[in-house]
Amino acid sequence: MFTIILPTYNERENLARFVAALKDVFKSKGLVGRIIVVDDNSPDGTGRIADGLAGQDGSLSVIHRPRKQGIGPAYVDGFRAALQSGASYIFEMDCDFSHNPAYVPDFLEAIKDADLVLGSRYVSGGRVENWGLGRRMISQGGSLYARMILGIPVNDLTGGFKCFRREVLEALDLNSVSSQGYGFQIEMTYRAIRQGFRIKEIPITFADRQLGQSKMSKRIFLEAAPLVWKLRFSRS
Ligand SMILES: Nc1nc2c(ncn2[C@@H]2O[C@H](COP(=O)(O)OP(=O)(O)O)[C@@H](O)[C@H]2O)c(=O)[nH]1
Ligand SMILES: [Mg+2]
Repeated sequence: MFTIILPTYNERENLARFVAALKDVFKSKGLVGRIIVVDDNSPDGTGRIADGLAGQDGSLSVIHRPRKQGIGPAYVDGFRAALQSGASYIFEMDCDFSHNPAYVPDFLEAIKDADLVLGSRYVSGGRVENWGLGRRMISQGGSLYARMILGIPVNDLTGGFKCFRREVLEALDLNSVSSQGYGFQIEMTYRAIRQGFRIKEIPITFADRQLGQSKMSKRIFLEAAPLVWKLRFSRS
């Protein structure tokens, strides 16, 4: 059994469509999956839409958090709930269609002989759609920077389309994970590697958000730069 965690903040235009797209994939592939929406009290009413979906569908549940605190803490709450409900595999996905639900079966195949599967834009066969050179260089350069300082063989460290085997989340001390955005993605993967878990990257095409606004701020981006050094010299 697997669970998909969807953190949301102002995703009114996307949430119901994205959930429907996931369910289509589950149905067409004969998969039994659950969905946990983690909403940070979105001013646009995404939380109420999520409650409406949960009312019609027993496989979807909602965690309401009082205010916007970044995807890191939202994911940690989602992970705890997924573990508690007995999920074997736990996914991270964005709700804005950047992460294509059609890849979910590829992750489930890959996790059979890995502990953490990363959807990667920067391995052979992976790519980003509609990004200019500048954005591509910042993203790929950021991954390269983190990879070199941390000394780990991962090509895409900042992506947020991932699947964890439950044992990984049980082994990591989730209480001590404090980073929020890209830093959170780097930190979770690095800690998993440090604990000796097997990581596998599979190629994905990352699409740009069509509806709604990105919440990624410069602050969240800049958080990652010193964090990498902190992780490099940390013990956990
Ligand atoms: N619960 C919660 N979700 C968030 C927060 N920030 C972003 N998200 C969600 O995380 C996913 C990725 O965020 P997005 O703004 O698309 O980041 P980007 O793809 O890097 O531009 C989306 O589903 C957002 O709604 C937050 O503070 N809390
Ligand atoms: Mg996005």
